[in-house]
Amino acid sequence: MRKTVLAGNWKMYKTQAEALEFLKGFVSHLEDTPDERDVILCVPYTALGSLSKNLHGGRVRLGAQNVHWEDCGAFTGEISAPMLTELGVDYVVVGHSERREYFGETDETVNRRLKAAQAGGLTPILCVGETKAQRDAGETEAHIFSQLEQDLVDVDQSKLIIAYEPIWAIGTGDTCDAAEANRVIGLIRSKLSNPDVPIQYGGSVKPTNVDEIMAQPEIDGALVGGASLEPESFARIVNYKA
Ligand code: G2H
Repeated sequence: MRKTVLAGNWKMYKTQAEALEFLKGFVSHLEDTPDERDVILCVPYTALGSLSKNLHGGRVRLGAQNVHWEDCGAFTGEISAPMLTELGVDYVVVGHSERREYFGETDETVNRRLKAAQAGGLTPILCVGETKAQRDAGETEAHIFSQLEQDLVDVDQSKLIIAYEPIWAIGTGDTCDAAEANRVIGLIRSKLSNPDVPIQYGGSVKPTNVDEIMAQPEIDGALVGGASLEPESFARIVNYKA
């Protein structure tokens, strides 16, 4: 039985004060749903501590947006799994396309981060997806399969979430057609040894398209950027109509 997982990825938005303000509004808009839906906020490192203290064991869980592969060491600017779990963090985004594009993340470092996250007790959310050029050249499947093959070496698939994020649909308002996202996610699943890995769709998910996206049989959740920054908007996404 696959879990449904709705995660917000705040990227580099919100101070601590803004994060706490968001939490108050967000929690007040969450509805009871007939099915179980995991709700995660993946926030900047600086907001993790104060949010953690204010979750009060509720429905919302915390995620970070990256993790280093060593527990400690001379790695200026990096954060390790033990540092995150100490703050009450349960999840971490790994290999987001913005990390791959702007910060030199490679499939090798993604693989190391995934293994370190799991060893440290975190559940990683691995992001994969193709560029517009790769899609236009008919290389979508080959690219994603290559990412999966390299990223998942020795990774425990019983403690893993995958997000399919077509890069051309990120932050552009240009959502991937729900049926197409469903098709690609089905292909991703066919490459996994564990069929129960939740696979999310990410890329311009918003209150107006979430119901159609979540109606797709292969799609187990959403990784939401821009539309997770406003409490009512992200609550509407979590409260999607099944
Ligand atoms: C994709 C997504 C969140 P947005 O990066 O991971 O962002 O919803 O703004 O396209």
